[in-house]
Amino acid sequence: MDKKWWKEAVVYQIYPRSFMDSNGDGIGDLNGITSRLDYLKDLGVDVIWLSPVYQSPNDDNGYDISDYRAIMQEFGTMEDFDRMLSEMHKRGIRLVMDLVVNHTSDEHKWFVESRKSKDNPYRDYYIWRDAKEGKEPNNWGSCFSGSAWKYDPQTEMYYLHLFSTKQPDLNWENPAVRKEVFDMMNWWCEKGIDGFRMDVISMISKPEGLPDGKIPEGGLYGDSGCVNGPHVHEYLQEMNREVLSKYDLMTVGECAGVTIEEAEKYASADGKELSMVFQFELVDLASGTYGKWTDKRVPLKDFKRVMTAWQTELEGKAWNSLFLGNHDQPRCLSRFGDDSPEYRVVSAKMLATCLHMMQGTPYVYQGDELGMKNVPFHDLSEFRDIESINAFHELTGAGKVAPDDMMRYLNLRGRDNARTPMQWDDTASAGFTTGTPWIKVGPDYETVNAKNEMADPDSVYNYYKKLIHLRKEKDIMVYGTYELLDPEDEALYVYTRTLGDQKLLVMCNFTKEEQEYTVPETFAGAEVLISNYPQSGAAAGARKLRAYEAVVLETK
Ligand code: TEU
Ligand code: CA
Repeated sequence: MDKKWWKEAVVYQIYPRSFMDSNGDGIGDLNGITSRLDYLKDLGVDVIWLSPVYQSPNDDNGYDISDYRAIMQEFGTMEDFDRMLSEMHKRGIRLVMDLVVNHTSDEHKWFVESRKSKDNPYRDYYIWRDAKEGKEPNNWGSCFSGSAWKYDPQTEMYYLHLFSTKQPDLNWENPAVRKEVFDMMNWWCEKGIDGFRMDVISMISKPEGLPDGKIPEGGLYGDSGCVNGPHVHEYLQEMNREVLSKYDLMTVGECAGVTIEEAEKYASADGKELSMVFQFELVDLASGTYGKWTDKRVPLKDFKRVMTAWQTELEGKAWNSLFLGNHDQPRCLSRFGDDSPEYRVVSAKMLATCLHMMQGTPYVYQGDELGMKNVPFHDLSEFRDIESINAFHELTGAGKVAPDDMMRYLNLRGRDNARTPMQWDDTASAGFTTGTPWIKVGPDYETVNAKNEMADPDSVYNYYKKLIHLRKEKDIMVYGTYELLDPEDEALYVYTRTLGDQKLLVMCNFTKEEQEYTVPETFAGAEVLISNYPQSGAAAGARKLRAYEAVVLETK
C-alpha cells in the first residue's frame, strides 16, 4: 500500500467567520482560531482546512479575493496568521489553505485594471465578450442566480462570472494568469503551509467557444458545462510541476461535476495532479427542478450506491475524500440523520461511524463533532448567504416557487445552516463572541456546546474523538478494502473492510425503527471495536439493531 501522511490524516474544516471571535466585533478571526487550537489537539485532528482568510469585500464571505497576499482586515494581520500557523505546527497540526483561483473579487487590482480598457495589459486576465444580438454572449446561468454575464459600460462588453457579479472568472488560457497563480502559491508554500483545498478547480477550463448550454426543464438559464473542461488536467499538471511537486503538500480539489473517471485523473496515484478530490454526487442526490431547493430526502439505497461506487472504483487508482458536510451544505445531521432531541446523539454518532470507517481521508466540518444541527431561520432578513438570498428573489420573483416553500427549502438546504457560530459553551452567543454575532446563533447552544460535550463521556464530541484516535491505531481503517453487503436493504448500511486476514464489519441502522440483521459467520468471535450503544459482546447470526444503532465488529 502506498502510505502517505494525508491518507492517514483526519481533516477539520474551519469556517473562520464563524469559528471564534477574539475581539468582540461578532466576527470570527485568526486569533480566535489560535485560542482554540488545544480543543482541536484534544479532538485529535491532524490537518486544518481553513476557508479563505485573504483580503476580500466579502460578497461571498471571502470566496471573492481582492488580495491573495494580505489577510482580511476583519480576520486580523499577517502577524496573527504567522502566529496561528506556528501554534498549529507546535501541536503537530498541519494547515491547508483555501485556494480560490477560478475567479477573483472585482475589487482585485487585476480586474480593476482589466475593465479600464480593451487594450489594458490585464484585459485578458478575465473573460470578456461582446454582446450577441444585443444580449449576453450566451445563455449560461450563474450559480448565484441570474445570467453568468455582466455588462460593463466602461468598455461596452460583458465579463463572465460563474458565481456572483463580484466574482469575475479568471482566464486560465492566459499563461500570465497561470504564472501569477503559481507565484502566489509558491509564496504561501514558502511561508510553511501544508497544502491547498482548491475551490471549484474543475471549472477553470471553459468549453471552446463558450457555447450555449442546455436549459434544464423549468430552469431559467443554460448550464455552463464548465466542469472538467478541455485543458483542466494540463493546467493542474503544470501547477504540479511549478508548485506542488516542490513541497510535501496535501491537495484536495473541490470538483463540482466530477465523475469517477475524471477523479482518477485529478487524484491519480501517480501524483501528477492532486492528492484527492471532493465529489458532489452524494450531496447533489435528491436535487429537484431547481437544484438543491427541494425538501426531498436522500433514499438510503442511493446513498449506499454512490458511496460504494466511489469506494470500490477509486480503490488503488486514486484517493477518496470523505465528507457529509461543509460550509456549503446544510448540517449533515439534519440532512442525512435525525436531529430530533430524542435521536440527535445516536444519529450523529451513527453518521460519523458510517463515514469514518470508510477508505479515504475524513473531513470533519466545524460543529459536526458536537452534533450541531440546522438552525431555524424565520425571515429572509436572517439569512446572510448570497446564494440563498439571490435564489429566493429569482425563484419567487419568477413565480417558479411560492415564498413559503422557498423559505422551507432555504431552511432545509441553505448554506447558512452550517455558518452559524461554533457553539463553545452555554454563555451568551455560545461563547463565540462577546459582541453581536454576524449571524444568528443556534437556539440549542445551552445544551449543545463543546464545554458540555468535552465533559460528557457519552457525547457526540467524545465519540468523534474515539473514531479519530482509532484511525491512528488501525491501518485497516485507512487502507482496508471496502465491500458493500446487502445493497438492497433500505434501512441498514452494512459494509466490510479487509486488510490481509483482518476484517471489520460496519453495521449502521439509518432508521429509528429496530431492524433485524444476520451477522455473517466470518464474524463469529469478532469483538466490538466501537458502537453508539452499550454492547454485550458480539456474536454471529441474527441480531437486532436499535434506532440509529451503529456497531463495528473486528476479527482478531
Ligand atoms: O463552492 C462551489 C460550489 O459549487 C458551490 O456553489 C456549492 O456547491 C453550492 O453552493 C452548494 O449549493 C465553492 C465554495 O465552497 C463556495 O463557498 C463558494 O461560494 C463558491 O465556490 C464560489 O467561490
Ligand atoms: Ca473578531
